[in-house]
Amino acid sequence: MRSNWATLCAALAAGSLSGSTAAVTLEPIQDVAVRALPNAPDGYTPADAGCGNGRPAVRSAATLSQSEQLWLEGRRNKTTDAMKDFFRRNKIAGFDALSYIEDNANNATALPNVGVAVSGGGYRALMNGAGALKAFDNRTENSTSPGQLGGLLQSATYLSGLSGGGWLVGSLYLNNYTSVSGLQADEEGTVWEFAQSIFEGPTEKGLKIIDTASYYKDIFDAVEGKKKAGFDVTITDYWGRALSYQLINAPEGGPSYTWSSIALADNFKDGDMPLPILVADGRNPGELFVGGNATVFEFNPWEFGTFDPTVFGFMPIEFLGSKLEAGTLPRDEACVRGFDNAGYIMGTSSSLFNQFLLQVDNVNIPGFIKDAFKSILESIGNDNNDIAAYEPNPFFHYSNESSPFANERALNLVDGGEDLQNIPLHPLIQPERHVDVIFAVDSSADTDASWPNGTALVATYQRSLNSSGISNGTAFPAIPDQNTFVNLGLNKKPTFFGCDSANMTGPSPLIVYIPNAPYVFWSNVSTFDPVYNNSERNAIIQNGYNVATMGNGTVDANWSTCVGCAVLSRSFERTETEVPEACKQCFDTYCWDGRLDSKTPPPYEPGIQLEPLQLPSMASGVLPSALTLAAAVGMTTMLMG
Ligand SMILES: *[C@@H]1O[C@H](CO)[C@@H](O)[C@H](O)[C@H]1NC(C)=O
Ligand SMILES: *[C@@H]1O[C@H](CO)[C@@H](O)[C@H](O)[C@H]1NC(C)=O
Ligand SMILES: *[C@@H]1O[C@H](CO)[C@@H](O)[C@H](O)[C@H]1NC(C)=O
Ligand SMILES: *[C@@H]1O[C@H](CO)[C@@H](O)[C@H](O)[C@H]1NC(C)=O
Ligand SMILES: *[C@@H]1O[C@H](CO)[C@@H](O)[C@H](O)[C@H]1NC(C)=O
Ligand SMILES: *[C@@H]1O[C@H](CO)[C@@H](O)[C@H](O)[C@H]1NC(C)=O
Ligand SMILES: *[C@@H]1O[C@H](CO)[C@@H](O)[C@H](O)[C@H]1NC(C)=O
Ligand SMILES: *[C@@H]1O[C@H](CO)[C@@H](O)[C@H](O)[C@H]1NC(C)=O
Ligand SMILES: *[C@@H]1O[C@H](CO)[C@@H](O)[C@H](O)[C@H]1NC(C)=O
Ligand SMILES: *[C@@H]1O[C@H](CO)[C@@H](O)[C@H](O)[C@H]1NC(C)=O
Ligand SMILES: *[C@@H]1O[C@H](CO)[C@@H](O)[C@H](O)[C@H]1NC(C)=O
Ligand SMILES: CC(=O)N[C@H]1CO[C@H](CO)[C@@H](O)[C@@H]1O
Repeated sequence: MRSNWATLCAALAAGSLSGSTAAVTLEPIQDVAVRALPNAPDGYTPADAGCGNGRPAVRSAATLSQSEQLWLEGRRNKTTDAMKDFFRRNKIAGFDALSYIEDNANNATALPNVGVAVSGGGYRALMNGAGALKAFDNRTENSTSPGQLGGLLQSATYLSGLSGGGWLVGSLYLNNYTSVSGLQADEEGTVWEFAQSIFEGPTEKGLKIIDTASYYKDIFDAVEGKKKAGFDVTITDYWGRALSYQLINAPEGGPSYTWSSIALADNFKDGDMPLPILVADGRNPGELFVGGNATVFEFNPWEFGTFDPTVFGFMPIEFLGSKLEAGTLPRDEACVRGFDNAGYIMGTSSSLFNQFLLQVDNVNIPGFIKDAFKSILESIGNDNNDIAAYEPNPFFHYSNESSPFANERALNLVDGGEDLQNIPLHPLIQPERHVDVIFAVDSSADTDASWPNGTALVATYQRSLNSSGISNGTAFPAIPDQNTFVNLGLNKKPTFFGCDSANMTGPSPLIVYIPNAPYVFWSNVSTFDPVYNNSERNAIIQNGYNVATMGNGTVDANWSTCVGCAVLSRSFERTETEVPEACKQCFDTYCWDGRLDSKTPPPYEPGIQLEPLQLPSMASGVLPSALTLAAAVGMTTMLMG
């Protein structure tokens, strides 16, 4: 495998490697607006739009892209300032953390490199994750009060999202890096309005009232356009379009917004925000189940690709849709743009439709709905339409000897959580990124009552053990079994994994696991419930805020100190700084100590930890899941019929 790679790299170096990372240098965009841009050439339809200065090519994943490396220089400077702010407020008794940052400020590699990862889990994950990001964001009112964690987001280099967590990350970046508070406060009622389900469509877009029929027609027409231009479309195209109406604050759900346009925003270029990364899984040809050895792909603002040894390549994301072959674009092929539609990418990361197919037997719904649902989805499955089709496959004839996709015209991608790695840790544990600590917000529905039980961490740990194969040098801390999680309450309050960096198969970040738990509201709503009025939405966000801050320190007054210690832990090792006593206490309290208790636990029924919130009315609350699925059937029928 290695020699093949050497050959390949040599071939690339001799050929168009120059076009690889720098291929994203384009003709200047006329209006240098300071936000993600509706810059697709023809709305939702991908089109030939010229190559700019270089022809797109696939590059080896052996390093970070030049774009990322350059960007990091600016971003790490910004995070240094943000950490100074953070430690000015969050003091560690007996240790001057502010001076520590200042003393090392001219050497970014010595300083902490922070990542945040928000899991999948539908709207629950969007809302619970939003609570955590709101708590970490110093723009949130009162988030910089004592005991709170505002400024952690500003201190982060990376922010990854998957499925419902990807909707959250996308919402922030596609709306000019607004804040969670900003999205909640949207007065026009165009974004994050979950009272009106995605199956009905918005009542309003901008100032124009629309009805469900025209909503479906708009979606249908947009996807038809892509199809007529010769691109294979799947249910994910409809899904991504529908999502966009809820997540992107632009008329018609912003059909021209691209994921790559994030990289064009001035504030992004200046390093004013973390690097957003979405995740999806590759589904191997001929397989329905996506297992632990699935190839994990990432979408960042410059590139699409994977560090996994199967493909081990990245291509400039704005040229998705171009017919690359063996890593280059043949002379007679056009530079297509606009395929990287932002909603399509959020939809890809959340293309749960084949999960429906796999799970519908376990769902408690009336038989006739189940039958209708199954027959529709089976017909979709037969046509391989239950996935997101990336056709042309940018990795066609690339990595011939190791890639399951090398001979596939279409690269089929599915929901990033289908390999059970429901927290998007994969991009953040790549050795090249040198992340020190990951705040891993888990909104998974693992238990019967839709609470997390560590399954996502177990999956990433298991994968990391395959050192000769798919893990490709990604180390991960030891993680106990799920029974232990439940028996020891590791899923009820924040827990650190990997405190002892000597006890690992290679360099790995410290994981600060932040599981969804009831602090002030029952935030364990079903993954498949698509309807929430604004009071419920806000209550779940507020619960998530309390989860992340442990009730602003009311559950443990040391928590904000301990977060600071987690941030500094790996940096202490690099600078050979003695761990302060206060941090040792934190690690005693929050690090998993290696204990196991693997007996089968009783059903997990956590109690609410603080004074519960009272909502004005629960009446227009969550739809029963049968109705939800019926709505899904309605949508599917309409679209497929
Ligand atoms: C980052 O900070 C260092 C040290 O203060 C400075 O020399 C460098 O120019 C800065 N880089 C960028 C890209 O801002
Ligand atoms: C938030 O952090 C940024 C980056 O450090 C800083 O520039 C800004 O002033 C802070 N804002 C508030 C409200 O504290
Ligand atoms: C920067 O910090 C790292 C880690 O502490 C150290 O190995 C390296 O020598 C430092 N570089 C400089 C220029 O001080
Ligand atoms: C912020 O804190 C002040 C003073 O305690 C309080 O009056 C206000 O309601 C708080 N705002 C939010 C959004 O919690
Ligand atoms: C985007 O956000 C920045 C920073 O908050 C603001 O200065 C700018 O005006 C916003 N741009 C648009 C187009 O809303
Ligand atoms: C993944 O595992 C399955 C079964 O465990 C196997 O059939 C498949 O070939 C594997 N795929 C890859 C890419 O290793
Ligand atoms: C991969 O195989 C195809 C078909 O055999 C060939 O055309 C292509 O050049 C190969 N790719 C590389 C990078 O060698
Ligand atoms: C944990 O979650 C997994 C995945 O949903 C489930 O199969 C298992 O029974 C759960 N175990 C416990 C102890 O909750
Ligand atoms: C490890 O990965 C290789 C290649 O992907 C695969 O063939 C093998 O089955 C995996 N082993 C385990 C134990 O998962
Ligand atoms: C923590 O602070 C946030 C923001 O000020 C507030 O919304 C929340 O209710 C507070 N939590 C508790 C338990 O007081
Ligand atoms: C690390 O510690 C855990 C718990 O004590 C243990 O089970 C595991 O085998 C250790 N891992 C390594 C790589 O030493
Ligand atoms: C650390 C490690 O094992 N890296 C490997 C990842 O996969 C590529 C492609 O197979 C190899 O070239 C690397 O050596």
